[in-house]
Amino acid sequence: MQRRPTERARRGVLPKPTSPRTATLVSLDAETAALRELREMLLRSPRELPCKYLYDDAGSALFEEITRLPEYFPTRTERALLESRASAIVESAGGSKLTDIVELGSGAASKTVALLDAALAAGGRPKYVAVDISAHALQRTREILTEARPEIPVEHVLADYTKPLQLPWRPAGGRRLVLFLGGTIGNEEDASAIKLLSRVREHMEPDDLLLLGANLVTDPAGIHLAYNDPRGVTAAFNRNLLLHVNAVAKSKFDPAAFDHHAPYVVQHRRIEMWLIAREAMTVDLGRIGGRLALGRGEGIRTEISRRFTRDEVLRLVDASGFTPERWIESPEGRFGLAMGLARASLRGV
Ligand code: SAH
Ligand code: AVI
Repeated sequence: MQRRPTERARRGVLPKPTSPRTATLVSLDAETAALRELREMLLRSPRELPCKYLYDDAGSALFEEITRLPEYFPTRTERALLESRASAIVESAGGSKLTDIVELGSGAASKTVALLDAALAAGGRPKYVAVDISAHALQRTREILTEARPEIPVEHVLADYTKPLQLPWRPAGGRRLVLFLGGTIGNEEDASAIKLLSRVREHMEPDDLLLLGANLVTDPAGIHLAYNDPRGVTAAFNRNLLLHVNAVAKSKFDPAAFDHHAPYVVQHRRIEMWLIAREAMTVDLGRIGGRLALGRGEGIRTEISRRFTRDEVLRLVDASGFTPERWIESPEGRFGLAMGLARASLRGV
């Protein structure tokens, strides 16, 4: 729950603005909002930190390394699906009429090349718009696409997709395909997933298409291994989140004092990624305000990564304003792609 600005000011929790501003402006300040979100999540039970902090420069590079691990199957499973079904997907999205492909949380976007190729083969020349919170990831997108497909214009939007989005206009009469791949939707609970996808829907016209990639419920042992690789790359990715929080908040978390813990929780059908305090400690929270006392073995949850059934994915798509049109599943049933057609909005009726 968010406290009201007046209460916050009284408690002296957040840094004072450097110049006089109205309460409204203060509450809109991105830095203040970020510190407030960190504080609010650390105060939750269980304690949490937002998973978007996994993706500073080092974290984005570590994630790319994860995608190449033999244990981490989602990326290569989805890549194989996209490569084998690219032309059918592009055809459903308008073929040569497709004018822009927008990707949320694009990361290195290496998988997207198959779709761009299919669009070119269909006679289109779409623009590619990459939306990501990580400047490093956007830079990698540019490097990979400029090298692989120099003829495709690339635009970048550095943004947090959990907040209201500004996307470039799509040309009148064109078609937009929005991609949300990698199973990243599984890093959100239902309510925030629907909020996020509904917001994206507002940037689309009826007949535009959403392509949503989701991890499916499979064997717990295989899922567990994907998040507990023996080389410890996922552990480094998890601990690095604390360095990112330290950089933003001037807090003093010591990543080496925490263990990576990532069980697959069968009841909730999700990996939960935690950082567990190896000893009792008190952490100076810097600009978040105050100190955080953690007992030995106490944890901070840094990510959930959900596995879905086909029906659950289609329900999410439907609840966000899209009519489910097509379902594509990997041969071993580990990953699914849902295509949803943007429904005409009922607003104003
Ligand atoms: N789609 C890519 C990358 C997945 S990793 C793939 O499938 O391999 C998740 C990506 O989403 C990262 O690049 C990360 O920086 C981005 N991301 C995470 N949270 C975000 C947020 N709140 N807003 C925008 N981008 C976000
Ligand atoms: C980006 N996201 C879909 C990844 C996942 O599998 O949930 C992030 C990740 N976390 C640990 N390993 C990879």
